[in-house]
Amino acid sequence: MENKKLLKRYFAIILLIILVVIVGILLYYEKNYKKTTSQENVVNNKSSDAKLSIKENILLYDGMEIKIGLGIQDVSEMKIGADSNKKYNTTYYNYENGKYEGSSQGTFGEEIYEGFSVVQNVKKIAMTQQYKAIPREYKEIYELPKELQDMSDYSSVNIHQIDLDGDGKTENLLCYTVNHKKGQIGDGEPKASSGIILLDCNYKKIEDLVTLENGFWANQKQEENKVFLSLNDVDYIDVDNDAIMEIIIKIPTYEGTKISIVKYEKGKVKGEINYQASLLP
Ligand SMILES: [Ca+2]
Ligand SMILES: [Ca+2]
Repeated sequence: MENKKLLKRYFAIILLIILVVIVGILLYYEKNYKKTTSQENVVNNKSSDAKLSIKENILLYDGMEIKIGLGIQDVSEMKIGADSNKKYNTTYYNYENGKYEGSSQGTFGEEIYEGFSVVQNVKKIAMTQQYKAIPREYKEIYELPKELQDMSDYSSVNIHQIDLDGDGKTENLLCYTVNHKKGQIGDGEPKASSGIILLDCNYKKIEDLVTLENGFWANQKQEENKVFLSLNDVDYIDVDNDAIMEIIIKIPTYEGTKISIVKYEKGKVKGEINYQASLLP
């Protein structure tokens, strides 16, 4: 009886020792792991801009940095310099055609225009922060829905279907064009206009996003100067990591391009709506 008790006690003590050793090993590993990660962070910080926090995200459109905020902004090449070279020569996570395209090492600093450059070796949209920026993919609709039959006389109507805010209901992005050649219709004046509209799941208009009424570059009414808005210039991507996909629209101007970032949330559109694009100087 006494022996059994003693045995149990020994057994308990041995178990305790094993437990202490395991906990010790775990703590040792955790400490060392933290050490390596913080060392990596230091290395990363060194290789990018010193002022840049590891959590800060850089958003590129065609290799040019755009602000992560709602509204219209100009896009242009970045000035070459020691700081910007350090900042932009880093790893990017790439997106194009509504899909994640993997990571790449961006290169910046090769002059393209009087001391200005873009980041190369990246896709259409690139970010330095890694997360699921395309939580839902868009679908193209090829046939005009019966709810939109009154648009059947437009030159073209293209539709993308996507659940922007993730509430289970799909929104619709529609781009129409009116493209008449000289002498084709009415008074014979050529026509080039287009627009991008956000519709709800029942194809009811939520807002006009962008309209290009006079799509003739510099008001020169020839075929070769016609410019149209297009869904090829519209992307859906969550740029601020809140699981709501922003709409990014590339807008043509007389010189260069503008970008509009719009957010659809709880039935409302935030950012610029009813934007009238212009190709006049
Ligand atoms: Ca939705
Ligand atoms: Ca978002």
